[in-house]
Amino acid sequence: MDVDAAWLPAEAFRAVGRRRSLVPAGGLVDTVRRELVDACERFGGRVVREDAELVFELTEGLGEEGFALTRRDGITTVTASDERGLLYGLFHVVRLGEEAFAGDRPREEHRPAYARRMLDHWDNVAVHPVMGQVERGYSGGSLFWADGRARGDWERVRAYGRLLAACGINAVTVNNVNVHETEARLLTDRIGDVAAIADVLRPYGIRTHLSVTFAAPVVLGGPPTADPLDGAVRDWWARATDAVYGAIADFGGYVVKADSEGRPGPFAYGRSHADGANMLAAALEPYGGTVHWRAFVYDHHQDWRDRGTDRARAAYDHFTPLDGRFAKNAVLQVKHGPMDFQVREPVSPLIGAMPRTRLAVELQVTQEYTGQQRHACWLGPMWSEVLGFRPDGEVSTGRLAHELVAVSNVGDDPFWTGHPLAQANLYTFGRLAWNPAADPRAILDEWIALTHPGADDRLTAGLHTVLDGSWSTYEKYTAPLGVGFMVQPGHHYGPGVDGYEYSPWGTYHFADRDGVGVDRSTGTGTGYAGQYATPWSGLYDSPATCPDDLLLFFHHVPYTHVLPSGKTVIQHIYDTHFEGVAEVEEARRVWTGLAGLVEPARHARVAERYEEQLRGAREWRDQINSYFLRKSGVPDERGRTIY
Ligand code: GCW
Repeated sequence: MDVDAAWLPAEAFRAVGRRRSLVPAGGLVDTVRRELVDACERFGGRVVREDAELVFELTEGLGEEGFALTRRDGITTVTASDERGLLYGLFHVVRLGEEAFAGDRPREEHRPAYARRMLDHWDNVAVHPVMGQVERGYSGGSLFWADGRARGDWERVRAYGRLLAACGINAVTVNNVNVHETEARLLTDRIGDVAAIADVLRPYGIRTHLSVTFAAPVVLGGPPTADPLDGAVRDWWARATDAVYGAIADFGGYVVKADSEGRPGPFAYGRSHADGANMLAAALEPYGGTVHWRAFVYDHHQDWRDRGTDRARAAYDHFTPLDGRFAKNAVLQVKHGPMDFQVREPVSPLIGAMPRTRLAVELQVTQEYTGQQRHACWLGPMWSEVLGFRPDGEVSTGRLAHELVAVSNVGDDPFWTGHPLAQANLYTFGRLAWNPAADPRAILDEWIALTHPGADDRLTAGLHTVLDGSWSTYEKYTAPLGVGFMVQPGHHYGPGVDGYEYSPWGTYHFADRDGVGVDRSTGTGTGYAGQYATPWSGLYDSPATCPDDLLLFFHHVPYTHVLPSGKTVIQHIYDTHFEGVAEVEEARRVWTGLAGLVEPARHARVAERYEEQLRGAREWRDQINSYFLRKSGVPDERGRTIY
């Protein structure tokens, strides 16, 4: 089958393609011109020199990537101050469709909230014996790499760049943050492969970044140490970086996972993470590059018997003492939650505690813990909540951080994302990175309209029914009240209530016969709640004020603890698990009813995924309910079947 057009089917360009368009020439504007020429060929419009109905113009004052749209006297005009702004303006007009050409429109201005909107690919060049081609990838192989070399499917990469531009993403990291042997060499003798990708993505306003290993000098034949304060090491990085810019003049910079899950880092040399990041920042600085330094640093060899160590505390404990010590072009990249992309986590307290450091918040579009693209789980509402979080309560306004990053969910799958409905996650991430205040449901509307041109009310309503509440449904049958990690170890798919309970990973729920949850309070627990500023520290610190959906994240409570809903914790666990399965059954029914309205191959792929989702949801329900019935001995009030 051909590659799915996702949110850019030819039909989405009908309104634009019917018009006479005027567009300047040169540079990235040629991308806009090419889009218009293609659309006009299909729909009968023309790219003209005068007498246009759709005009693209460069002017001053709109800032990087911003654009303005107006319509007067029958002319729709997109103005921008740089070429990328015109590109984003074009896709805006495409989204509006005929509406962009109907009657006068007052001038509207659009500017991205986050200047860098980046996707990290956890793609390996060589197939990794455990993680495969793409680590935590659920969409087949990599778009960029296959079996040890560049895949060379440049048309596919081009189509990808186009999709990303259409949802506003402007930076891509082409390889996994776990940098193995082959991938380390992308920095040096294999930089040509990276340059080839950069060449294809550039016309879509996308800068290319590279994950590098902190031990690069050692593993690539440089000095025998990677000590960031060693002159020879610094020189090595300066030379390596100079060569990178020789190959890719607009290279974005490095992404580094250091002293994390066994990756090398500055701790081996008694140096700090600021020392490590700043060395790379210094190498990149002359060329305008940036180092993204990940804050995912914790002890993954914890003793489960040790109740004093709390993984949730780790990033804050490691990094807050370094605030103000990072170079200007070093960005600390922080996962949105303190643990690891669980179905429900509080926002990391590190965000908001580093006022003198540039921060990027990292989200996970690939559904590692949210159904692995076999379950429908639209994450728009989760991200919207995260991005709307104010570390100081209601005082601050504006952005949560300086940049947004997400782990990509695409691969070489014909539908890009394995589950066709998971395309909506990628689209939503891009659009929220442009405007985090947008209503995610309105973004979903855009995605529906673009992906299914001419969608009637029934299809639109059906897609909303199956997606709007799908994160909440997933939460119901998997992760009650903010408990995390009740998954199968290793691959993280399917229930494994005690899978991580006696492991070294620091991911426990502490269920016993009386209760469940992690005491992270300041009085009797690990003190994690105290890492927040007021009012959050106070709210989280007490089970009486802690939000329900995070109760077991912050507190160990008896099964008989009564929630604000009036239900006990144990009854809540039973009820939500039965509800979650019922909601999946309903979604599957709704999807079946959409046959005939959705392209057959797409419909069939989703239908097949719903079978697996339903099987999985029942398994989750029965394992979790049985586990807690057996632990607690408290029967279900409603006498339903629990095993
Ligand atoms: O949760 C873990 C994932 C790893 C991943 C790591 C990280 C890339 O299970 O697969 O490694 O997070 O974010 O570095």
